[in-house]
Amino acid sequence: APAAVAPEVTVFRSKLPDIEIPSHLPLHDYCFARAAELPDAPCLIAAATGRTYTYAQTRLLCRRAAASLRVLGVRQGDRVMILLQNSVEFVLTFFGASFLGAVTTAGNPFCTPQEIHKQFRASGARLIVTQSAYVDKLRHEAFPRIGAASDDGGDGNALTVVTIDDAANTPEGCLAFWELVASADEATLPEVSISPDDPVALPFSSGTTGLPKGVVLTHGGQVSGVAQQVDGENPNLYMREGDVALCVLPLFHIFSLNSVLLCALRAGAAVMLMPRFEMGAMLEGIQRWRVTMAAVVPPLVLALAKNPALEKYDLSSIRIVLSGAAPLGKELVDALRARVPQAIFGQGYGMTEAGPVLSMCPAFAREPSPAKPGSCGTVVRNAELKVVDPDTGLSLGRNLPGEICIRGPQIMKGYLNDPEATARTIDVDGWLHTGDIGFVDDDDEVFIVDRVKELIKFKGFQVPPAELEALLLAHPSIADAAVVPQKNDAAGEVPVAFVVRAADSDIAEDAIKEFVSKQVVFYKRLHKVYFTHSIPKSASGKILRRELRAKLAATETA
Ligand code: 4UV
Repeated sequence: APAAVAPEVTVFRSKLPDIEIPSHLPLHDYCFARAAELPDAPCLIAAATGRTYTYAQTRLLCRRAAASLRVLGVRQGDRVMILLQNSVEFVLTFFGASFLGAVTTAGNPFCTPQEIHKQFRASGARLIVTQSAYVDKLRHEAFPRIGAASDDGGDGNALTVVTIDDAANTPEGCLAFWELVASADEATLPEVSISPDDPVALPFSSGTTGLPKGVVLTHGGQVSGVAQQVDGENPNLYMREGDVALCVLPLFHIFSLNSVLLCALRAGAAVMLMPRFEMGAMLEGIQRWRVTMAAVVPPLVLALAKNPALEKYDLSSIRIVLSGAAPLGKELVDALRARVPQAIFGQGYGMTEAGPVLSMCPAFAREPSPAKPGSCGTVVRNAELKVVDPDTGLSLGRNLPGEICIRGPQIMKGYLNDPEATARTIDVDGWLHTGDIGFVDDDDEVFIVDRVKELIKFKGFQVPPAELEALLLAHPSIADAAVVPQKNDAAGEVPVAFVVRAADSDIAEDAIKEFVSKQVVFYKRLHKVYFTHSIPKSASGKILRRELRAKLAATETA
């Protein structure tokens, strides 16, 4: 008998032809490639202050930020933590680190000190760029003492904190960002040799299972991921000079960092930075700076669709509304379409580990082709997508739902210091397993229908159940616990817990909710606690989440 024949694999590819990707370039050179040609074009717009920075100014300030970081001891391969809302300083620090060959790990400033510390420690960062409002979080006992490296008593452990506020408001022990930049000399920047395989960004994601992990994204990977979207004769996400991208989604999340900031810069467009979501300010900004490309998440579409104030603003400049990070229903699109009739609505499907975009609406292309409601678009060019049976791993054909896998130069290098988690996610053939269940239809469009991974998404924010379960198990009155998603109109999903009380305990739902709330950022709060006698588990001890989700669905319809 013949040896085992390799099973046939159905690989889905973009209809757009592959392109030449300059993945040898460091990310900063790639993104600022048009700065010389468009020196006076607007690059960054700080919506809060109205200040605009041209491409020439932005690139120069990034290089000065690099020189400042170098003075503070940052070297190639070092990690720099950014704890900022969307701001010019975020961009300058990100590219400043990139110019040095250093790596940025951006965190959510709204997180609790414990949450921030976990990312800080895991990343190995020694320097944090933040706002004075958050410095108290860094004075938590878990962190090293704040101070200059030279006044740490010689143990080399002091934490350097740079704040972006007016120098007069610099908290004790911290350094003022703009003072450093003003005195920096970009001419002193060393020549750094950066290889495509070198890391540039380190976002944190729980992936398909467990706790948040550092996702190693490289220069070559990010250049590829951006090129797949905005490069070529017929870019999949067509942006050009004169375009203005709305940057209201947080830059610490990969959607905004990659598909808004990096893509816009590469295309020569401007980025309108909003520090936070505030409806009035956002609509003002869209009108004032004639925003053309709006990256959104479904809850933002909902908020816009419901807001009567929309009629008071001129939103006629918007030509693309790109929704991602969570499913966008047809009803929601229809509700908003009437208010922004000229815009093309479509979705991108991304995952931090995938670098991040797997598929993108083909109607955003320079030569557009249509997309159906609910579709996540077609697989990006220069990449391969397949759908596999989650139980057998066998490849499935069109219209059959299974686990979506992606392969290409854009995916992560791996999880930081976690070869086991990396091997569970990227197989020996280079396929990244997303934990999403979806199918590809007859027109090559990708539809996501479910998730086999643990992850819960609250308004597109990651809520890793394992993190909440660990907190719950630490409570003396709790014997066992499991956290699963529950459907929710406003947030998409919310985390709810099944809890087994410890013997003799009569702990109440509110006490448990409060116990968790004190330790986590707002979107990880438990919305409901169901008391139960046992948590269903497999023989190997894994929580049978599907069973709990089914139980929830049953109580909802009961
Ligand atoms: O790791 P993460 O938090 O990453 C994201 C990234 C979303 C992006 C990025 C760039 C884009 O251009 C863009 O349009 C979207 O969310 O969470 C990854 C998981 O979120 C779910 C899915 O379960 C992923 O594995 N998800 C992301 N996008 C969609 C989605 C979508 N369009 N529809 C349904 N689920």
